[in-house]
This record gives sequence, structure tokens and C-alpha cells, in this order.
Amino acid sequence: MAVFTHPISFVKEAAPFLHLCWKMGWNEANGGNFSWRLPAQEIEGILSRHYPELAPQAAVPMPIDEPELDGEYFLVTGSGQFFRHALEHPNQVFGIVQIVEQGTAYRVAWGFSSGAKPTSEFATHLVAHAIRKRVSNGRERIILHSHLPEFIALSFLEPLDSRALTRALWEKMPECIVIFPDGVRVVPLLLPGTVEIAEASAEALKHSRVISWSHHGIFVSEESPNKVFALVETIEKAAAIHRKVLSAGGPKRRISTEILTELAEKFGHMMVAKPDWLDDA
Ligand code: 2HA
Ligand code: ZN
Repeated sequence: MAVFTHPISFVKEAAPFLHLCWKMGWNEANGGNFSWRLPAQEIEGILSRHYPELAPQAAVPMPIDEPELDGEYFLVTGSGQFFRHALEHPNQVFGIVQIVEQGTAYRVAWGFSSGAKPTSEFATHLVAHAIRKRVSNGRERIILHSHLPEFIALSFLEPLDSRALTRALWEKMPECIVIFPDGVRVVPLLLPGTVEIAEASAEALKHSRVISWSHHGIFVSEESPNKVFALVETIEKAAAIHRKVLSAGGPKRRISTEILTELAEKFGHMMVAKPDWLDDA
């Protein structure tokens, strides 16, 4: 297959990433969504160089104001677009929007060639970007929402409880506590694409990069496509191991709190946060 290329470096990186998420079975049909907070000067330079004819479009009001994001640009998937189509139709699957009018509206700067709007979960993406930008001192820039089969399955088997789910995953592989020391925060089932799911997610995102939308999927924040992929594949693998263990009659033993504590000490320098829930409660 020819190597994928695109005049916008961020699309060049994001399109193969979306296609891979589809191949992994994480983003079927129009399921899931993605956004990337772009460095403003760099994207303005790219757009004026490669698309000088593009005229600014009308501002569209947003359901939740995000004053902290005023002026920011986002590469974002369009509502109804398929991750599977990202390589064949990048200009249709993606758009670039800028937040304007003191964070009360957005305008499309590029893309959405079939007329799509940003993802139905855009309100939650923006809430998440605002919070995670602050919590991570600007490091985190990507939000990914995927319908992970093993992870969703657990929400039908395990209590809908952040501590219980986090411990169940940490206790399955030593890497887990190092890769997601901030744990997984559980949000109950809420209607997709609503202000309610955005508000419920906001509280959880103050404490963790990773949310379980119960019976629906995962919602995660990270720095780059590579890092978000590593985080999600690790969580989905731990979920798969946990589900296999449950299917075989449940765990007969687990990685102990003592070992988890030692891991957290030994690999503390690699971890984004100090782990909660390292007690035997
Ligand atoms: O279809 O996944 O949560 C997009 C979604 C909504
Ligand atoms: Zn979804």
C-alpha cells in the first residue's frame, strides 16, 4: 500500500492512527471520536501555506462555554464519520475548528468536506481539553473515545465503582499501575452526546486521564497519538485478562497491594501521578 501523506502534518499522523483504532476493533462504523489540540501558530502557518483560498466560516455557538480554550485550534472527527475511512477520505472525516468569541463558539477553518459538524461528543471533548490542559500543564493534547469490547464487557460484570475497576485492572499486569497510576474513573451510563455526560465526565477528569463511560466505552486524554494508543491498548489488554479470569471462575490470587506499592516506588519517575487506592480497603 502507498505510504499515506497529507499536507497537514497532524492529519498525516492522525489518519493512520484512526485506521489502526478501527483495525483493533475499537471504533466500528461511526463509533467513537478523536480530537487534537493543535499548536496555534504552527497550524495557522500550515493552513495559510497550503490552503490560502480558504475563507473563515461563520461562528457556531457551543452548548458549554470554554473561555480557557478561546483561540485554540482542534483537529476533530466529524459527526457520523467512520474511523475506517480516515485514510481514504481524510478531508471528510476530519475538520479543523478554532474556538472563538471568548470560548462561546467555534468556526470551521478546514475540512469536513461533506458538510459534517464536529463529533456529537464535542462538548465533552472541549470540557476534557480545558481540564486536562490545566491539570497536565499543557502536556496533554489528544482526546480519544473508543468502544473497547473487553473494557465495555467489564461494565456488565463488575461494580460501577472507580476503585474496584482500577484495582481489578492493576492486579492483572505489573505494567498497569505504572501506565495508569491515576486509575480509571467510572461515569454511569448517560445519553451519548449530551451536556449531562460532559458535566459528569468533567469531575472525573480532574483526577484521571481515563474514564469508563459505563456500557459505552473509554474516554482518554494524552499527549500524542502514540501515547494515547499505548494507554488504551494496555487498559484493553488488562480488561481482556480480567474477563478471561472471570470466565474461568474468578481470580484465585492477585498481584498484592505490597507488590503494587513496590512497583509504584520503583517506577515512580515514569508515572504521571501518585496512585490513589494503594491501601487494602
Ligand atoms: O457515534 O461514539 O459516543 C459516536 C459515539 C458517540
Ligand atoms: Zn461512543
